[in-house]
Amino acid sequence: MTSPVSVALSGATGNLGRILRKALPELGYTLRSAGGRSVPTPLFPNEDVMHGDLRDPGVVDRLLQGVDVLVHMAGTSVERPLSEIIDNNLVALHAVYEGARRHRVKRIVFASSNHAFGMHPVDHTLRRGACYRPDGFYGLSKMWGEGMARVYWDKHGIESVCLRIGTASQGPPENRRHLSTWLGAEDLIHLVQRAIEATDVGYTEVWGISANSRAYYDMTEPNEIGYSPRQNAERWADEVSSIAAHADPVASHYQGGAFVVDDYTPATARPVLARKDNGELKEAP
Ligand code: 15L
Repeated sequence: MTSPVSVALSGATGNLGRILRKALPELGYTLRSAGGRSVPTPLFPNEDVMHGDLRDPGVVDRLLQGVDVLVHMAGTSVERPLSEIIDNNLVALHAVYEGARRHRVKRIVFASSNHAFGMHPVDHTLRRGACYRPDGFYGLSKMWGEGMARVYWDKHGIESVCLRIGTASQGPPENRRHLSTWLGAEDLIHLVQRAIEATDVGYTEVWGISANSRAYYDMTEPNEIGYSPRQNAERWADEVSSIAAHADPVASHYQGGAFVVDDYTPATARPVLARKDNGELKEAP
């Protein structure tokens, strides 16, 4: 994409937004930052900041006017009741993509999540074409979001890069699962920069984690945007290994960790037991 690229950032006051809001102008992008309930406090004089509910097309118009790329980090980022997830992650996302049509926005960088795959057991190594196995309504909304991104590329020519983000953090990994899912801040910035800059992406997905030795994903598989992570959670493996494993066997068994435990039906209460890959019935944890 030719410079200067005009970028809008939704979710600017969230965990990832706070990192990106500082980094993106430093990388030379013109940035408009949007918060949800309240306007972000400007980081520098004349910073273009705004806020509002993205289900409102007027708010979306204000966000996307004159923008080349939207980095869409807004939405509910944890497991919540379905009605809340539908409002924030489905209805608002649809409003955003419709706004992208009105304003001829070239590309949306969509914050998808590892939780769209959270019901894969931890000993499965996933390639990008792996089947979705969401671990709850939040993960389900990210699966739906990736589907929406594909529709808007196929039908309307709006490009999308779906970032299947793991555990993004400015700090080190905090538990054993993070040794697989961690995304360091430097890699996050590189990931988003590549998602903005890469040419001819059409619709694509990328695993948004660092080069973790214990990744749940096949990170040797090439991605279309040239994301090449340099950080590795393994650097903290000794410290993290001294932390006890998650007490709940369900959380330890599935890639989604603690998200899976929420409203999980144990084996004894299931109408049908889980099946092994060879079709035999097996005990769920
Ligand atoms: C996510 O998708 C969540 O937004 C974040 O809150 C973390 O829980 C992260 O995944 C994770 O899996 O650690």
